[in-house]
Amino acid sequence: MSRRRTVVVTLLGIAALALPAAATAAPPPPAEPSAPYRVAGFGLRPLPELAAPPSAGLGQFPAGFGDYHTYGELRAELVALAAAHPDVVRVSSYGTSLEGRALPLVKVSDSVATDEAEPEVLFSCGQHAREHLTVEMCLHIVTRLVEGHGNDPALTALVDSREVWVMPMTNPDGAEFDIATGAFAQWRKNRQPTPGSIAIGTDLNRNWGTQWGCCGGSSDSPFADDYRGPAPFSAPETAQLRDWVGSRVIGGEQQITTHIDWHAFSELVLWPYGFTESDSAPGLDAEAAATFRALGEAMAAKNGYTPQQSSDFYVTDGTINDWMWAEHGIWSYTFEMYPSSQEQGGFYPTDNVIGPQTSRNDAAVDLLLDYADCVPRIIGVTC
Ligand code: 0X9
Ligand code: CA
Ligand code: CA
Ligand code: ZN
Repeated sequence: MSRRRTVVVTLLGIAALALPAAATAAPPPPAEPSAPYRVAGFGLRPLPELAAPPSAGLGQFPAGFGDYHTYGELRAELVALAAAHPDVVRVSSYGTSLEGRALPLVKVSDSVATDEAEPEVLFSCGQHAREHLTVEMCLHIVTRLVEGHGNDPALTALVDSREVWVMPMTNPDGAEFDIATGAFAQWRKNRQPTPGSIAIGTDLNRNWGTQWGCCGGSSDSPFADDYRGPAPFSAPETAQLRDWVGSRVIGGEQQITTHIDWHAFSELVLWPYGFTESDSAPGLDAEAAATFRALGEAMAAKNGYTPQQSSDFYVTDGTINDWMWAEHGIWSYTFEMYPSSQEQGGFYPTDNVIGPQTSRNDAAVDLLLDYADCVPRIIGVTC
């Protein structure tokens, strides 16, 4: 069990009252997807107008944290970026959270409106509500690639030869709840009620369908911070992310080759499996394990994090990385960001670290983008 897992039960009764009911926003106009998306059978929806009201409380980050982005600020930033660079960035949504917030999806590539034959890379952030620095990481990835395109030769080459998908806030209900009152709620899960319980929230990173609940790496108690939910993909946020990744299988081939799911904290680079301490297991042979390790260590050499198999940190079941690999063969990593300890701010470092601690990962991100054409070439295997 994580040394960082905190008891939140006592907060539930009061905090839940502060959260307004979800707004029923007018449905957005239907998207006009480009032809390749239609072929893929998946209509990308435009990011609709703000789908949920501001929280009843302040709904803002406290003093010292003002540079972190709320859900609304994130949306505004992305929409402005897309307006300024319409040829390389496109903002849409892959679904709707339990409380009705559009789940933002950003694509960065040359000819961004076209599905080209380029390796696709996915970055996801914020599965855990209080890990706000990860949202900044995803926003930084988008901004850096977009602004580097046409200015920095290396970034131009990466953007031109890859299709980069970014999900900057995969748990917006939890993130907004965490800042709703003006003091952090220490919230981790989504905001989904569990039938038959007064407890709120499922740990999205225990709700994935691979080895769900198999191995003591999650809890069956709805009050627990690592509650796995009543069934795999019971959370709308994981189910819709799953479906979107499935929509990237085209002509029988998964287009996404590499993925980082950003978390905090501990400064680690982690790879599958999390559910077993064995280096290899069904679906993960010795060569794949060596490949995961080689790219993981190479990325860690760039950012100074510690590289290890996920289960060496602690055993988890039902995580996104195990699912991405087992179901789709995606080279999927978790990065646990700054800091390395609770004493340095834990889940809540002040906003002065956003710049240095996001750019710290630039070289590791570039490496993941670079190897996206054939990750096994890092151990001398051709694709
Ligand atoms: O427990 C998690 O979901 C992640 N750590 S966090 O403190 N951000 O909650 C780690 C997930 C990585 N996978 C494994 N350790 N198996
Ligand atoms: Ca392209
Ligand atoms: Ca493509
Ligand atoms: Zn996390």
